Amino acid sequence: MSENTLQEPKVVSLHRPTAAITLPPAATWPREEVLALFDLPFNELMFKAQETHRANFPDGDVELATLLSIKTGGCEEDCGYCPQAARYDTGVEAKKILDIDTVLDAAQQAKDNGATRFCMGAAWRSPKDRDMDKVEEMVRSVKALGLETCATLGMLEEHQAQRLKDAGLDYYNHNLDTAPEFYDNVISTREYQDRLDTLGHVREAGLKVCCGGIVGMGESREQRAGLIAQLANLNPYPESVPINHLVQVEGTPLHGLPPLDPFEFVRTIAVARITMPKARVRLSAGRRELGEAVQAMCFMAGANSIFYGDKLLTTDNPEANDDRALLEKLGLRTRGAVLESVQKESCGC
Ligand code: SAM
Ligand code: DTB
Ligand code: SF4
Repeated sequence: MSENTLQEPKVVSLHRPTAAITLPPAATWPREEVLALFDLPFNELMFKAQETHRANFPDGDVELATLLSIKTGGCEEDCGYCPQAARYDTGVEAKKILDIDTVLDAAQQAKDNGATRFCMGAAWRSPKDRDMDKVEEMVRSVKALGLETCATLGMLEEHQAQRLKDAGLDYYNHNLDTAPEFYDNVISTREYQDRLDTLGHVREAGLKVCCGGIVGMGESREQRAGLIAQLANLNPYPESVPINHLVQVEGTPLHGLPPLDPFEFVRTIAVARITMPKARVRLSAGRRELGEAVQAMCFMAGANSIFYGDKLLTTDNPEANDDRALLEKLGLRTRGAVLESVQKESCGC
């Protein structure tokens, strides 16, 4: 059975009240319970997270997902963390959408380097229909290389989600970013409900959901618990959960915030693992700043996916060679290596 199909029923903060499904309250993750996990002594929290992780991912592998910015900069939104918002002076230049050959070359290289998922990101509030033709062609061609496909293009209408599904897209990434009550501190050009609406359209189209957030934006521990509760109470919870550590970029409003205690970041990963036991929890942006020891703690806390490749969208990620060396040092196998050995066993070669 696929790792994404065995999800316990959870309640639900779905996009529109009409779509809400009421399940027994016992199946929910009330924020207080999530906060109680955050408040556990560190070792106890790590132990619980390890137990959950081992029970649900016996292979203990790490997924490598490579990102490509297919349309960089010039975005009309005002997300306070984002170097691609046109209104902030961050040195990111607005570029046109990439051509298909450039995308295909990057995808092939990602595959050759051992990635199994390829995620295409665009600096849009939402895609225009003329953009959709190009993105669909990208999705079809990347999928034909044998990679899992993911896209993050901003808010989607129902018909756009359906078009992506029909083109063969596997995952759609759309982050809730933070707790509902903290959202206005970070973004004013859209509302939390807009994000939930898009997530609803993505689910209805039959796409898998990649949804997470950012920590270190000045939110409280309770608000970190609020973000995780939102994610865990989606019904079903996301198959992929990227947990980003804020990358502070000069020129953005969030630049200069006091840095988050790294143990809070590790705790956030552990709580995500416990509350969403079958999700791929991705240790996402900010790994360069975290360093190897904190990343190792995140893997112990249940992270089992990383963005892999020298660049995220516009900022630097650890070098691919360094990542391979780190995984090797920690004795962690990649998802690609595990899949390959399963294939070899089944063909007897
Ligand atoms: N424009 C689309 C959107 O906002 O949904 C897709 C691209 S956007 C860059 C994808 C995600 O990247 C954001 O939702 C946010 O979680 C993350 N992100 C952007 N800038 C970041 C930063 N400086 N540090 C950490 N994460 C960041
Ligand atoms: C996600 O949660 N993080 C990625 C991906 N989804 C698209 C993006 C991180 C962006 C970090 C800032 C930058 O490189 O521009
Ligand atoms: Fe635009 Fe996405 Fe950046 Fe917000 S996060 S400014 S929507 S690219």
